[in-house]
Amino acid sequence: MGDDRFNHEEDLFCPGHRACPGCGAALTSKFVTEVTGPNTIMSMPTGCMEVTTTPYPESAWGISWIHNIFENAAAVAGGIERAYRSFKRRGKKGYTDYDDVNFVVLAGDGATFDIGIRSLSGMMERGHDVLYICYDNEAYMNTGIQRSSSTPIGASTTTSPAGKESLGEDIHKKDMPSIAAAHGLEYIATASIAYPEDFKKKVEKALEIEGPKYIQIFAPCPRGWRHESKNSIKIARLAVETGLYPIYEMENGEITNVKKLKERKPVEEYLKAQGRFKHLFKQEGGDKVVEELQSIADHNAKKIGIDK
Ligand SMILES: Cc1ncc(C[n+]2csc(CCOP(=O)(O)OP(=O)(O)O)c2C)c(N)n1
Ligand SMILES: [Mg+2]
Repeated sequence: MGDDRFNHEEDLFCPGHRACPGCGAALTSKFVTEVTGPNTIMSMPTGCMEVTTTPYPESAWGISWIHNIFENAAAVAGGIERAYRSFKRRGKKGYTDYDDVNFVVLAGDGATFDIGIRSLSGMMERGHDVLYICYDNEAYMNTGIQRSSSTPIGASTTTSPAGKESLGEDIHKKDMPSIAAAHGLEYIATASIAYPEDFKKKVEKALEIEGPKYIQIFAPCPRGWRHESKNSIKIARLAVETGLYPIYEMENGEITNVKKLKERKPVEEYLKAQGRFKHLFKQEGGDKVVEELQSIADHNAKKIGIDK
């Protein structure tokens, strides 16, 4: 449980943690706890949020929080949920409030798209009553900005560095919400820290549904994306406004709600705001990658139905 110096009745994700200023994942954590309330058990794999919020013996969390290894947050959350269910059935003292407990995973994109995808798939397949939230900062930030399968093409990371021989990441970002959808989930949503009320509504809605749910939230990382801390929200908004990160809800496989745009902004506006894409505007061939990113935004617009 959390540190007694804070009033966890009011603040379930407390100040004093060590995340960078402008960290999208820290904002996500705050928004999540504001909706879930204290009766929540969160499992979290290793990653920036785990490292910055729980340096032993301190904790920023006012909810029950468990740290897992990188690859098994979903399996742990599923196990806890099943144990509670069983305790409830057997009338075990103290565990009869199963219906009021929120079982939540909060995990990075590396943990979700790559190394934990197997346990996430199993959790979704078995139908655990767990809300899995992925904060997507598009790389393995905690260990020094290595590319993940969520890294978009063109982004320079320490393992996809731009240079004479390379224009940055050259593999397309994995469409994780569609992979979740292929498991037949009742509720899937994407969100952005630029639209907190929208995200919170989605978390609230997801928690009302029994079974596995998946929400993916766009969470800029000033250190890894090389932008000023004060610009995190601006950049998150641009990702949506360009069509590069559409925000939508998918219920039983159908897209039911999309943040529509009157006029999509050109992707350049988003790309130029970040150091990780800087080379695209300097190096030979960069313009082709920018064009490709624009075609991804156009494809998203068509597939998700963003344009008004
Ligand atoms: C099996 C295993 N491999 C590698 C690591 C090292 N490691 C710890 S956190 C991390 C990156 C986490 O990336 P992500 O899930 O995207 O979260 P972020 O750090 O971006 O918040 C890595 C590679 C580990 N802890 N366990
Ligand atoms: Mg990450």
